[in-house]
Amino acid sequence: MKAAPLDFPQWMRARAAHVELVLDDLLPAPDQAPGRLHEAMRYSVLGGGKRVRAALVYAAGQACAGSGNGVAVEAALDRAAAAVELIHAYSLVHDDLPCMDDDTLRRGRPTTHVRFDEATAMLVGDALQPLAFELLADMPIAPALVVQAVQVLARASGSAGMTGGQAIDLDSVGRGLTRDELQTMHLLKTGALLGASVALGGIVAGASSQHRRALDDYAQAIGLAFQVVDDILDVTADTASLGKTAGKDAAADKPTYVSLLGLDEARALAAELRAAARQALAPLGDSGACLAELADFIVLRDR
Ligand code: GRG
Repeated sequence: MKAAPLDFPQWMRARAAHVELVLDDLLPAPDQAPGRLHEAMRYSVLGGGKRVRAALVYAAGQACAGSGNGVAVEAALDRAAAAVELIHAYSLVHDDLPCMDDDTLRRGRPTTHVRFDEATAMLVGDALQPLAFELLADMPIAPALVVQAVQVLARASGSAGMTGGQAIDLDSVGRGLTRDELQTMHLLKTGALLGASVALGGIVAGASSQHRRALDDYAQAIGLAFQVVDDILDVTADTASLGKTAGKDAAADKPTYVSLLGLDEARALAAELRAAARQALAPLGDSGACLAELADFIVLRDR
């Protein structure tokens, strides 16, 4: 019997709603002390965001399931999806602080330090990070796979990944970067966590090494595509539809794909990366359908 065609928008909505429930359940309750910190953690994580990273975990898990490790894959995918969203949320909270990007709007609402205060926003990040690793440690899969998952997320979050990319970014304001330097910065700052999301799905599902290589190639392409599109949206979209301040990169004289290549060439690069991402999925056959749709979603999104 032929599988029903994929209704991707419906799949994406369902996954986003599902991970929202998982996060709601796993985050500490606001009436549990320290209440203000827990309230701020929940404010920073819940009720917004496209949940692309969570969707990548689920889609990669789905693509590789069947090579399966035979234990509670769904529950483990929930924890992995929640973990990447927690790391992502912490990075946004810290990035918005006055000492970094100094922004007041995120996901259409006041940023965490505006709604609460700076010290609380720092603590939100400090608390979300270890919670993410606690969730991975609790995954009901083989201990060796848990260790791999922890390594992957730790590396993607630290100075060899997102934090390193952020450091390069802060250092680059007001001075030019070559295209290679810009690419390195984005592969670390944005690409590393997107890549970890894809890799975690594969690890949890017990993917073969051939499938893991395909996932890596796919992740490399979407990681860069995500940032190219982010740079395009910064100049083409408005603040209301982005839910964050538009035009900030140009205002801060930040090097971007648009400032380096121009709008048309940046769009052509995004299209090229979308095709490369889809191409990378060939070894996964039909089971890579959601990942393929996610590559389109990342490149064709308007916020
Ligand atoms: C503070 C260590 C540290 C790192 C910050 C992620 C990051 C590094 C900074 C965010 C700045 C930024 C706007 C980067 C561009 C790409 C990006 C991560 C956009 C936000 O991700 P989305 O669009 O956000 O997936 P939602 O709100 O949909 O979850």
